[in-house]
Amino acid sequence: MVKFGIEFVPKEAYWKTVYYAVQSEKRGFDNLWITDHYNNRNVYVTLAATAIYTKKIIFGPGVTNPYLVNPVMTAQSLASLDEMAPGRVVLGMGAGDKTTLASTGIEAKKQLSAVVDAITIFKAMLDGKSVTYEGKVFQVKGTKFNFKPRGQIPVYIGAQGPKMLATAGKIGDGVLINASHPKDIDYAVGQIKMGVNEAGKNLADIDVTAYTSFSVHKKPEKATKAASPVVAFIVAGSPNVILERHGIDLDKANEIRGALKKGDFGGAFGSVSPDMIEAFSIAGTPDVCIQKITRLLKAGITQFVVGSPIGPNARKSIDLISEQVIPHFKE
Ligand code: F42
Repeated sequence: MVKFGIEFVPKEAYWKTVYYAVQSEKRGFDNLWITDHYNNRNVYVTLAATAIYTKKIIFGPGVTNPYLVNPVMTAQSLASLDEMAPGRVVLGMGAGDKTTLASTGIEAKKQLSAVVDAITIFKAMLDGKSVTYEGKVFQVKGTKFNFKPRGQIPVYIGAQGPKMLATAGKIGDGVLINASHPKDIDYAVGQIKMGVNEAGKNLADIDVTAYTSFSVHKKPEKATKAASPVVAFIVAGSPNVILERHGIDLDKANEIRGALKKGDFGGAFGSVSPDMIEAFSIAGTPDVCIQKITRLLKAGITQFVVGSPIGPNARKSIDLISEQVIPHFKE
């Protein structure tokens, strides 16, 4: 049965995100993902509070990256969280958002290799032994915890690019695909299968997760209006090959890019067209959302993540999803 996850960006005071986490658990979500960017609240502070106030939801960073947080510290953080919430912790690891990393002075080089190194070090540290490893980006020499980690923790890889997707299939327990449209999920599943085959595993071994931009409201226009700012940023940040895959007019995309650069957010959000909403979000009434989630299930996903903005009012949208969307798939 498909799992339902929810993503929160910890941009508000920690207790608000934790309140949403508690509500999500009560309302039937299986997984909770907290994003990691230096300019929001700290992901592990948020996750530690979540561990205390929740009982069964599975949670973790979605996603951290090896540049801002050294892989040894990621292993330490997750092992510590796993003591607070035994068996409920998962790691989401990705290449990191180049733009936010650049503003901290970090040039994210060899991102694929960095992710592979980070996961190798992470897994070895969780075995509790002394680790020596010579990766292309990260090297460690005799690192060992002074405590015994509880054991391995499932690793999900945030992936869009062809090689990262295949790598996720090869070395991950799950993959977080930042996409909302069946065309992108079809493509991703094809790549993941290549990695899975290479490793001699089965696709069923991987939790194939659509990490969507989601917005639900009983009034469709309210749902799409709430999705527009997120979609504007996705359009601006997407490579042209992805825009072309969805038949998005490149001139219109450039208009949005230009407006965002100038800080003209009203102009940018106002330029988001219905075909952009269709390509890069799941937005609409509960019935429309059910239809779109069903299409992604057919494409092979095993977890569906409700990501930003969730809806015009996150709290009310969690209730609506719980009452009208999740039951369709769980009952
Ligand atoms: N990023 C964040 O910073 N914070 C978040 O909270 C976050 C959440 C998130 C959730 C889901 C998700 O899918 C992504 C998320 N991201 C988040 C974004 C993530 O960190 C990445 O920026 C994003 O997924 C883009 O990564 P990608 O999978 O498209 O991979 C990039 C790096 C890429 O170019 N991949 C290429 C590919 O084909 O997959 C491979 C690149 C390659 O081969 N590199 C060579 C190597 O050795 O590494 C080196 C090439 C060279 O010489 O530089």
